[in-house]
Amino acid sequence: PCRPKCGIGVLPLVLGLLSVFALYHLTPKKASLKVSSQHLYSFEVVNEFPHDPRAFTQGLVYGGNDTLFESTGLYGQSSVRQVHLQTGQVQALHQMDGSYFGEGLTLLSERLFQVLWKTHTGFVYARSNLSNLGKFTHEMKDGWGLATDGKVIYGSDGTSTLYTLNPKTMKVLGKSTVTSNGYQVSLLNELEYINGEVWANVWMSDCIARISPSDGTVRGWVLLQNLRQTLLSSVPTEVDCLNGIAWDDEKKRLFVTGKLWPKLYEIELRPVK
Ligand code: DDQ
Ligand code: CA
Repeated sequence: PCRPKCGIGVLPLVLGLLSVFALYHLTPKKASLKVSSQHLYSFEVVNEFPHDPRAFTQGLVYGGNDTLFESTGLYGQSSVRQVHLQTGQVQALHQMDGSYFGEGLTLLSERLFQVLWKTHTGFVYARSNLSNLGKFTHEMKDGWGLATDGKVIYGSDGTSTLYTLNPKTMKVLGKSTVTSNGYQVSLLNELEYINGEVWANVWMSDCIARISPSDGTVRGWVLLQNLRQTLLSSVPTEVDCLNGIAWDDEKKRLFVTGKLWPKLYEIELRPVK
């Protein structure tokens, strides 16, 4: 179920580029993950909320008080925004320079950390007003996902490596290779730290890997193909990949959305077996 299957469809032009990219990254070994001996989770939709269908969601984090912070990508459309959960309304917006492609986002000590695609750099913003507090460089292969346990920052770069970063310097403190039944899981994208695990969207799949950050082993898979299928049948717009996990630790609410998805869902997991 975790083979790549979500439609790209942002720009037909980009399809060619992406297939080359995907072919390069998806060797048969990585594409045919065996998940039989692990915990599999399906889901139930608890709530659905509006989501800006132009937001190419690359980072999502819950900020308390029914607000989310979101990083969006695409050149010329990248932003960091504060979004009201129930209405999807953008309450604060930091539009980025057209040469930046926004990626993962996390919130630590009243500051938002955002990485960018293909630059080895990122920005820090004040949570209060999204003002830019500075720029950092990092040593990951690229900037895809970010998350935090409140102490360290976790990072992904589209490979199978899960990084631990020092939030003061963004230097790499540690690395683990993410494996599922011994198979490397590549294309790790948007991240979220939930109850001791790092959850990762696997790019172009409808699946979330629940990773043990101590050794990189995948403890379970969340299978969301029906969620994107339901969305596709209910809206006239094109939607891109599942991307964006946010966890409200206070009320134990789990939110997911995707790139250009007109909806954001609150879901609850259901064990498949
Ligand atoms: N990433 O989110 C998987 C890290 C990157 C997605 C890039 C999607 C391509 C959009 C078009 C790029 C135009 C140069
Ligand atoms: Ca997240």
